[in-house]
Amino acid sequence: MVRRPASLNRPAFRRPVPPAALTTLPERFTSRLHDERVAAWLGIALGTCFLVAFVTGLVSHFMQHPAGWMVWPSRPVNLYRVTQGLHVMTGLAAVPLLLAKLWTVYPRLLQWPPARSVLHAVERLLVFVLVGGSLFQLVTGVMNIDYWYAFGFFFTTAHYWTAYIVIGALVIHVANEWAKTRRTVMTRPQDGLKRRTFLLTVFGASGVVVATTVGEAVSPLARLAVLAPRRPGIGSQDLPVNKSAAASGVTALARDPRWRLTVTGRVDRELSLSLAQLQAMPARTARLPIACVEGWSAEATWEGVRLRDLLRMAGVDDDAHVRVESLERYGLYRTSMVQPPHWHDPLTLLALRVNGEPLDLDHGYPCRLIAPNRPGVMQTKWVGRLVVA
Ligand code: HEM
Ligand SMILES: Nc1nc2c(c(=O)[nH]1)N[C@H]1C(S)=C(S)[C@@H](COP(=O)(O)O)O[C@H]1N2
Ligand SMILES: [Mo]
Repeated sequence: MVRRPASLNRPAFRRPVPPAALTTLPERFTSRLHDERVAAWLGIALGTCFLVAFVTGLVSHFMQHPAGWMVWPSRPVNLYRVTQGLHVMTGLAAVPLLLAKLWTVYPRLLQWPPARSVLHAVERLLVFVLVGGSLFQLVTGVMNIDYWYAFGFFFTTAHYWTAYIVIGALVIHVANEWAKTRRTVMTRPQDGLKRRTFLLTVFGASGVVVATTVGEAVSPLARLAVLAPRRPGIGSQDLPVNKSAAASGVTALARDPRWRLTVTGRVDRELSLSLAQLQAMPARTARLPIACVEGWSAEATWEGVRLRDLLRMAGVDDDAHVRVESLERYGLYRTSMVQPPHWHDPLTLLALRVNGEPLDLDHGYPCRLIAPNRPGVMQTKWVGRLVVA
C-alpha cells in the first residue's frame, strides 16, 4: 500500500469529515513532499514576493496615473528604478516558487469530493481564483518583459485589475491557512523527509533567475543578466532603445530642418524655438537613468536645457501641470505629464545630447525629456511641444 502523508488527508478547516472523503485521493500521489510543511514555507516565500510585487506595482501605476491628490517627489533619483526593479525581480523569483507550490499541493487541488459544504466550496473556489490569477500574472508578466505581446488584450489593464483579484484571494487564503502555517513552521519535523533539500533547490532556482536578470537594472551586474531582454550599456550610444524612430513613424518629422519646439505657457506668451536657439541656451548636465516599466534601467549623461528655464521663459505658473507632446502621431507614449516637483527639479532636462553626442534619432532627436524618479514611458522622445495642461 502506498502511504500518503497524514497532513494531506487532514481536513483543512478542522471540520468533521466522513471517512469516505479520506480515501478518495488518487493513489498515485506517492511523493511525501506533497506536504504541509513544504507548502507552508513555499507559501511564505510566495506571499512575500506577491506582496512586494503588489505594492511596487501600485507605485508604478500611480506614478503613471496619479489620482488628483497624489504628488510624487522627483527624488531620490533612482526611486522608480528600485521599485520597478523589485517588482520584476520578485515577480520572476515567484515563478519557480509558484511551480513548486502547485506541484506540492496539487493532490489537494484535485481533492474529491470537491466540496463538503457551501463555505468549503467558496473557500476552494477562491483558491482556484488565486491559482489562476497568479499564473496569469506571472505568465503575462514574463511575456511582457520579453516584448512578446501575443495576447489580444492590453497587458497593463489586465495585469492591474488581476493584481487586486489575486491579492484579495491571497489575503483570504492566508487568513485561512495562518494558524496551520504557524503551527507547522514553529515545530520541528519528526520524520526524515528530504524537505530541506527540496526547498533549497526551489529557492536556489529562484536565486538563479534573479541573479541572471537583476543586472538589467543594477548596472555593475549587467554582464550577469543573460536572461534579460535589455541590458544597460547595450544599444546605440550605450543605451538600450525601447521603440525606434522608424517603429514610431517619426523619422521624417524629427529630421525636418523646420522643426521647432513650441512652448505654450500663458496664452499671450507662446515660445517657438529652433534647434539652434535651444543649443544656444545654457546647457546643463545630469546623470540620470532611464528606468523602463518593463524592469531594465540604464543611466546616461544627459545634456540639454533645464525644463524649468524653458517653462519660466514662457511665463508658466509655478503650480502648472505640463504636458510634453512628441512628434509621434499615434502610440500610447506620445505624451506625458510633468507635475511641479518634477519640472522644478534642476535635473529635469529637455536633453539634446547623451553620453557626449547629439541624441541619436532612436533616443529622441532632436530633443527628449529626461527627469529623475520617473518611469521610462514618461521620458518622452522626439518632443515637439510643451503645453500647460
Ligand atoms: C513574473 C511576474 C511579473 C512580471 C514580470 C510583472 C511585470 C510587470 C510589468 C512589466 C509592469 C509594467 C506594466 C506597464 O506599466 O506597462 C507591471 C505592472 C504591475 N504589476 Fe506586475 N509583474 C509580475 C507579477 C505581478 C504580481 C504577482 C502582481 C501582484 C500581485 C503584480 C502587480 C502589478 C501592478 C499592480 C502593476 C501596475 C499596473 C499598472 O500600471 O496599471 N505584478 N508588472
Ligand atoms: N514619443 C515616445 N517617447 C517614448 C517612448 C515612445 O514609445 N514614444 N517610449 C518610452 C519608453 S517605454 C522608454 S523605456 C524610454 C526609452 O528610451 P530610449 O529608447 O532612449 O532608451 O523612452 C520612452 N519615450
Ligand atoms: Mo519603457
